[in-house]
Amino acid sequence: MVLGRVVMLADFDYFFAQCEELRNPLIKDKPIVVGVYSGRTEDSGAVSTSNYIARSYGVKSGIPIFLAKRNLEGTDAVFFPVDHDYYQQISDRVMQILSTYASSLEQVSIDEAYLDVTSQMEGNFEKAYIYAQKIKQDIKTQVGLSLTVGIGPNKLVAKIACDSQKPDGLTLVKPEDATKFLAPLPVDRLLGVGKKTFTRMEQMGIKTIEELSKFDVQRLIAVFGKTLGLYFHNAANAIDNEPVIFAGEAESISKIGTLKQDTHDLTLLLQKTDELTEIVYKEVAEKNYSFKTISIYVVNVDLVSKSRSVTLEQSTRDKEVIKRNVRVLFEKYLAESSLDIRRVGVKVSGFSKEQPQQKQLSSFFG
Ligand code: DGT
Ligand code: CA
Ligand code: CA
Repeated sequence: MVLGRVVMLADFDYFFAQCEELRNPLIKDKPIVVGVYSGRTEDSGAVSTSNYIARSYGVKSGIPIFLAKRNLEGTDAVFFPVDHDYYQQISDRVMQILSTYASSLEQVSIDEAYLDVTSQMEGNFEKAYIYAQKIKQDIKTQVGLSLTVGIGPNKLVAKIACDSQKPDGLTLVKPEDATKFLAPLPVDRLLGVGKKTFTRMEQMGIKTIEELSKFDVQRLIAVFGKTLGLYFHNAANAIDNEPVIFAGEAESISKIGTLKQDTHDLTLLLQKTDELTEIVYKEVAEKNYSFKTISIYVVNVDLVSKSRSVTLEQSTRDKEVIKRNVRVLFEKYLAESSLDIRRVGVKVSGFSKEQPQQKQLSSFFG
């Protein structure tokens, strides 16, 4: 017998800020803000995340730090710079614990993972609710963090269930309730419906997921193309067959830094990117990756950011190849843009673990 799937999405609450609470328990009842400081002036930069007390003052991901400070004036708010290494350590620990509960775990970001628990639950959703409570309790006891869990018959429903009640939430949507659960929600709750698609659908008279689910699929295909049209149709009907796949390996490794002064000078830029390349390369080498794609990232003085990349014919693990390609990408970029640059970054991606590909003899024998 094929069991109906039981899929969970676990998402840690106000993750970076909660990690800060963990090592500073005394600040738990204060507004906490974690931000990326660009290093220019004391308050330049943006908020990465904040705890729920700070959010009640309108302080959330993406807003400028000076604005957060203004909103929190007169409170005993505490501000931290992002400490990515520390959050990564905590993430590794909690992901390790989560993995013991599932047949497969698919990590989708530093604080979020899907769990396939079908066989553990024997397809039973009542059991899954208690199981999720146990997972939450275990992580609270072992690590001290709270998380929110959504449970559903697939990843799509689990994700929306998870988003529907935060923090410290637990939402269960049984297969027979899935379409009813989605029906009243606005279409942009579906992955892949951004601002543009949202507006387009609105013009077509589609606002809710229920309206989308009833919309003629052929017309959706005519407007959005076959792949997307079918995807929207299925998603709105709570159909999603994407498996929970172990995605253990990083997709990219990158490092960004702020220049000592704004510049358009290739030599100065390459001095910085060479430093960044060393750091990136160290991690790539530690993980024993070969890579195929090399990218640069630029933030201009007008704060507009750009990236450029190049994909090699063959995977490599050579540091000099990174440096050479970063130079070429910058030469081209500087010829196109006359603005001074404020921050730069280097990224490699397209990883494989095996040795750089050699043409196999067998490939000549069809
Ligand atoms: P939540 O899940 O609503 O309780 O709050 P978070 O903070 O866990 O939000 P989530 O799950 O979207 O993001 C996980 C972490 O990723 C978050 O703690 C900080 C980081 N992050 C999220 N959004 C941004 C952003 O806009 N900029 C930067 N730099 N980091 C972000
Ligand atoms: Ca989160
Ligand atoms: Ca998340």
